[in-house]
Amino acid sequence: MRVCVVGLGYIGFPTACLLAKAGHEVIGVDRNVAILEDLREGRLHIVNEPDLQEIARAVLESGALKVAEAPSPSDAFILCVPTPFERVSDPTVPASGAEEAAVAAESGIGRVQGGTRRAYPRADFTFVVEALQSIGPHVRPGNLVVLESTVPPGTTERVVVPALEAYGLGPEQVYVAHAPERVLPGAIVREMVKNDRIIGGVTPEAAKVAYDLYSSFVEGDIVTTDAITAEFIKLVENAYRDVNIAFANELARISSHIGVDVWEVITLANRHPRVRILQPGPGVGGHCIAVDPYFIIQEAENLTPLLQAARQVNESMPREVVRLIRNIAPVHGRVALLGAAYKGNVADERESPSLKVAQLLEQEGYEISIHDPYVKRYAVALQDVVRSADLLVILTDHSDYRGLDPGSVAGLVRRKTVFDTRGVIDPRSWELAGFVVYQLGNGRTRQRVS
Ligand code: SAJ
Repeated sequence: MRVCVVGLGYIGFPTACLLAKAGHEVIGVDRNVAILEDLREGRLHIVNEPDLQEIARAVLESGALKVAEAPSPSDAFILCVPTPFERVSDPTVPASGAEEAAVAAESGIGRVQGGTRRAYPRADFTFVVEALQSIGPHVRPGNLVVLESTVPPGTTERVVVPALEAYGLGPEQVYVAHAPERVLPGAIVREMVKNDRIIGGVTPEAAKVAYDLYSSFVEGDIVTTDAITAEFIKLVENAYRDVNIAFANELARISSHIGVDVWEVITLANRHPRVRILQPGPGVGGHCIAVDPYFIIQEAENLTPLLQAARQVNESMPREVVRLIRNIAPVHGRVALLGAAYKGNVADERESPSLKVAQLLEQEGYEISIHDPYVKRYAVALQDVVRSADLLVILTDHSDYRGLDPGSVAGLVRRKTVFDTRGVIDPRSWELAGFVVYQLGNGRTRQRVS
């Protein structure tokens, strides 16, 4: 098939590569000309993704994947553009009605306070609509149009179908489906091939046509359903993780309070065959888990007290970490932050809690320095970043920090104090190197912080 992939980001580019590798003639479209120029010269804009470089080089060199600024006629169009959320400048707006106030009050999460309620972020469809307008003139009856972008439930029917109808293409003429991407950054290629895939068709025929295309490169099972169910499943998966992490963060607070070690508690609780608690940390970052629950909340605000509470717990973590830092190190001290990426072993800083912590500390008057081996502008020598620091704070669970030898930094810092928010260091070995050790949620270290 001739396939046009619109949006060559973290999802679109690997998808285009895998389709080309599977034998399709692929046009990868992006309006960022710099990315296209780089790709034409064989330079990848996505790094630290195993196997991607090799596959990309092969399909770009063979011409199976061509890149362009605009779509052209194809058998299938796959839209992989971002759906950011609209940021809310004023987080409280007047409560809209008595009923809403009553339901919110009953849910007990304090959403309604003094006649106002929190305004939650909402999905911004600008890029989806622009992508649809760019393909519209090229879509012909019998073509397949797939939306991969993560969207609130109902969007394929509410946004994609009418946009194509504007070009005279009803759902009986074009096959429209939603095939949410669900791959883990850092393991994108492997997961794109091996994971099971959900495909939701606007019609059963559309699901079948999309199934055939995706089965050319997906080795996992492909399960078909309707579009709104597929949209909801994707959000449910990330909301599940958000709630689970919020639970872990709450356990961290309780553990400090009652004098136990949350990391030990979770490890041992997870030995139960039906318990799988995730890890606490300085907050939830990335462009998925920190965003997707809001796409459910926006459709069902009065029905989602648990999802809203989870978001509040996780969003409060950077501030909580700063509060704990204040209890450890004097304001105006020098704090070395280890990790800027939103999670371990990736270069991605989107919605990173580390950056929020950094911003808050600066506002409070701390002098900060940042190290991150994956993020270009912070990939400087660790020794330089920790020199003369009053406190080291580990914010990202990069393998480099897990294996960090305390002896290698002990002679450089001004005060041998470390605060580990990711549970990656062994407190005893750092104490043996002369450090005063604090860990998020660990009420057992000699030094407790709460
Ligand atoms: N985090 C914790 N504790 C944990 C696990 C994660 O604090 O135990 C934090 C991470 O440090 C990070 C954030 O949560 O800041 C999110 O990281 P993640 O690894 O949980 O997820 P993402 O955002 O990198 O990718 C998720 C994945 N979803 C699921 O695992 C259900 C991925 O499969 C999706 O494709 C991706 O979202 C997406 O694009 O939606």
